[in-house]
Amino acid sequence: MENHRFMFRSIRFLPVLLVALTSVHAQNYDESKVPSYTLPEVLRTVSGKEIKNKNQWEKTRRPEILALFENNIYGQMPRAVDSIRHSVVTEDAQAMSGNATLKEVAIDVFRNKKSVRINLTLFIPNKKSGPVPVFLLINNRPKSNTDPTRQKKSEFWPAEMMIDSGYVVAAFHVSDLAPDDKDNYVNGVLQMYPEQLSADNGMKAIGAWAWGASRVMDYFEKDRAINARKVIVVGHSRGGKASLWAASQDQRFAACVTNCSGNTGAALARRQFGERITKINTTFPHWFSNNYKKFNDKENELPVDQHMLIALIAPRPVYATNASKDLWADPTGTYLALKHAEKVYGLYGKKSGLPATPPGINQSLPKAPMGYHNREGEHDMTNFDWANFIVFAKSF
Ligand code: GTR
Repeated sequence: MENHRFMFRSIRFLPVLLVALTSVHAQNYDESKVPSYTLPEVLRTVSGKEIKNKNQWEKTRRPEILALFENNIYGQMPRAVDSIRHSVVTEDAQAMSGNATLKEVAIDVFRNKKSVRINLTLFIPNKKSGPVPVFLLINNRPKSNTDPTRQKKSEFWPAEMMIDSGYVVAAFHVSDLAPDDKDNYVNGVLQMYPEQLSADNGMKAIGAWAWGASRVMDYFEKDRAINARKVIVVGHSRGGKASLWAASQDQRFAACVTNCSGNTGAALARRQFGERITKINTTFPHWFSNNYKKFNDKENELPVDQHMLIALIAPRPVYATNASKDLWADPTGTYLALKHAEKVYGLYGKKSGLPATPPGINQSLPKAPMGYHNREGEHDMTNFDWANFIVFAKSF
């Protein structure tokens, strides 16, 4: 009896509860509902000092912003290793009907009697004069997307197109660094850095993937076929969050492509459009540092916003993309983040050619230092995207 009464009372309150839950978790897709917000000023230090030139930027503000991202969002980037070993596991000079040389390289990193192995796949064009620039993909999708045998081909990594355009095309899979799973992400890089797990500003999965890109860069610096000064790090979505973080903290990357990276990628958090911080931290608690959870539903309290992550890459070129049906990743917020980073490029005399308002669908602007397009279609990375990345890479 008592139980029934309790159930009845609970059922009566169910609609109220449901309304409350949906309003907390409802995602905004309506531009008119974007709240008014003030972005942190990229060219003013926390203590209020105006930054007027690239010297002040590099000495004071850039390190300050980098530390804010480390401590509040992506976590620290540990650098200490005991040793690194590179071994070429496969080499085939007749790949892609003789157009390319396939190399599969095992990158073994050791620390604290633990190790990780990054399995790097790369194709180098056979037609070349001197070291070749590279597109390096942080692959967050199934490994079959980067099939070294080329029996399976995918627009997510159109290796033949890249080779035909004169680039090295390389990829590694995120699971080598940190499995993309909240119960398992520690089984990789974090085994070597257990101190990160107990730190509130400790590295988690996205940090580990970016860390992996830097270890691949260590290898590129040793391979004579590669132009290590022209490595473009590419990622899609969660991989695009990692490509931005990799290029921001490792200045050896010449440029960055961030494809449909959305929340905690290239899109401004304060717009609260599409995915929000609470949602990303709840669905993917293993991506960002513990400290980031303090900003659940508190976008305005963040000492940074994502335009400042792009600014950290300046003066190196950045290309951000969206897809028209992917409002979750906030195309307008992505474009605005690029626009708000422009003034840091300006300190280097680099003028972005991006117009004040976002271009129409499929109207690509693939020109350094800042490229952008909003492709028609779904959340994905396609031949259309890659063809534009090539035009962009040829512009610098
Ligand atoms: C979504 C996530 C996004 C994005 C995407 C992806 O579920 O909410 O932030 O990263 O996954 O990686 O495809």
